[in-house]
Amino acid sequence: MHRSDDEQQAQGLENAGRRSFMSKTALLGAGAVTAPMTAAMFASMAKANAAEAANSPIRHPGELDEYYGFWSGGHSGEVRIMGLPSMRELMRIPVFNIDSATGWGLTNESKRIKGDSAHLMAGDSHHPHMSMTDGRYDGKYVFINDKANSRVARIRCDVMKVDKMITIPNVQAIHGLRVQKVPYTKYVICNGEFEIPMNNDGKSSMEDVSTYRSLFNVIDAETLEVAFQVMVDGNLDNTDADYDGKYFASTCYNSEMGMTLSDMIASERDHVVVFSLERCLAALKAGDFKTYNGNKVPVLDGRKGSKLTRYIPVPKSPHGMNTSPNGEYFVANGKLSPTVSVISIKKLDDLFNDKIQPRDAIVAEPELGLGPLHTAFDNRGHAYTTLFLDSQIVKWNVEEAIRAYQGEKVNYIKQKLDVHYQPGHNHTSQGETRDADGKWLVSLCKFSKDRFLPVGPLRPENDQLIDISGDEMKLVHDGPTYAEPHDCIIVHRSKLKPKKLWTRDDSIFADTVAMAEKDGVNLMADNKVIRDGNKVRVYMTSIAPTYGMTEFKVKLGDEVTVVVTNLDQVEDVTHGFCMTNHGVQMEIGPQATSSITFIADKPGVQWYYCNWFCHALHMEMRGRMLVEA
Ligand code: CUK
Ligand code: CUA
Repeated sequence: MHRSDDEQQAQGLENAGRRSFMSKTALLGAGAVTAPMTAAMFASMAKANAAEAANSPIRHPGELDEYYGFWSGGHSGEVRIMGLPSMRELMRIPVFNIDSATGWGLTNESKRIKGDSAHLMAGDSHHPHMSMTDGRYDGKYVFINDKANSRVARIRCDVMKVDKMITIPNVQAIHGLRVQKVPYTKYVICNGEFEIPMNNDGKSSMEDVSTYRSLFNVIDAETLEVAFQVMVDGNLDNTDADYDGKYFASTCYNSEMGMTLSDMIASERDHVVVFSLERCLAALKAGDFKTYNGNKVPVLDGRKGSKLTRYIPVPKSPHGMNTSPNGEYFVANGKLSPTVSVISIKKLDDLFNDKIQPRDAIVAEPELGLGPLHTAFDNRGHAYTTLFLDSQIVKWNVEEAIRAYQGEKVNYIKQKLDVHYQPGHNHTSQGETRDADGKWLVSLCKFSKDRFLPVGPLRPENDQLIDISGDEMKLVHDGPTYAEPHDCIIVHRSKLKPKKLWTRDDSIFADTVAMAEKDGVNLMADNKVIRDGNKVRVYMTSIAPTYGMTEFKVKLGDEVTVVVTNLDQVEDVTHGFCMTNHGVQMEIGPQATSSITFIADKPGVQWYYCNWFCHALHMEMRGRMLVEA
């Protein structure tokens, strides 16, 4: 059996839990007589299971997955957790969207976390990437960008909830996002895509495109504040970091600074900008920066001729940027050119010291097919590039492409596999880390066309799972998804240890706990109404299947804050709080506190109820707000 020990152990634990949970049901069935299994039956069953388990996507009921997938939810604004290889959706994490199930965007806790963008209801998430230590996932955070509102958010992986969010100043549309891989994720890096005037105050000429800039953003991963920004020539699309802790690289598709389609695709070459972290930090320390738009964020000048950056010309309107897991190469994907450009990271020191010319850093430019967008890697020297226009994934050998570039006759293309249809990102299991394991590849296809039952003019995307463990890529699963996964990561489950219950000292609701303390309320025991002018704070506990308070009185027009603390210590017993006819809903996980504020603008009896099914008497978990006119 190829099952790892931790997998078996987790399976055992799971089954044990299941047995005790189901003990009553088991007892009921105890009278049934079953024929004993023979040794031969056992042997043939084991053989069948083993054959199926050889990199099979099949997970039988009760079997756990080997990997967590973190999926962008595109313009749904969320992040999704998938189980791989089954491709089952395990959870959704609301981030830039509003979520009525959890109350994300409605509760006071989530509004505090969203901060200055608490009023925004929409977002467009593209690139979820996990923090790393020494080039390996560390299971701590997943960072995600919001292209629509220029934000970056952080998901805390112990609870799988967002705990910080920032709107990035001086830029519009945060697009490509990655993390520093080595020595650890001190910084999150991301690109401001759309060029805007500096300053963008509507006072200087907005027609004069020469004042427009895009900025590269370096964000402190712990505080989630901008450490510094770097002004560049051209715009910025995708980005990635090296495995030495020295360089970041970003693609630019609009070096022309065109404002129309034909202007943007005029040049045969655009470029990759490489940033030297060391030189940027030195400039920052030396005070060699300016500020814009009335804020204090230091902006370094990394335009052409600056010592902070180097511009490497590459063909034409490049899109994806991917670092090979052996730390040797940055790969820029050509989009309008059938090529990808392989940049040797080893040569970047010489480039920055002006010992070589920018194009000398290119060590291969293999021709792969039409519309290369993104590249993923296995642990055997292969790269897998999506071809948007050809609707294919092309598997190629990196070292052979380098030999071909040197003039040797070698066919570096190993296989082309049809995918369905129009792939954007692809991702291999752990392929953006040193732990690339060459087992699975996911192709995030933008169109599904005829692959599923028709559901009206709007169709799902198609996230396809491909087995890459053998010599040939094999398509093994079609996965319909809602708008619109741009990017994903595939993380071995050994890297993550999510909590089963909340702990009372959690920072996500710490401010609410502090408010209760000020009100003299013990959240773990008290059920109390505190009036403060026309503001009313209603503190209540919950334990299946009752709230600690089944009625409270307020006056019409009061601003009511309901604070619920879930005393249940049982795994998976989440309660909800919904005030009917008020648009008020939220989740309260076991041992958590959640709060929500609204105006009591309807007189009379207003029922509240628990909307997370928690108990046989869940329907009875309700109470009344009595609103006096
Ligand atoms: S992007 Cu969407 S397919 Cu935002 Cu990384 Cu390439
Ligand atoms: Cu508590 Cu349903």
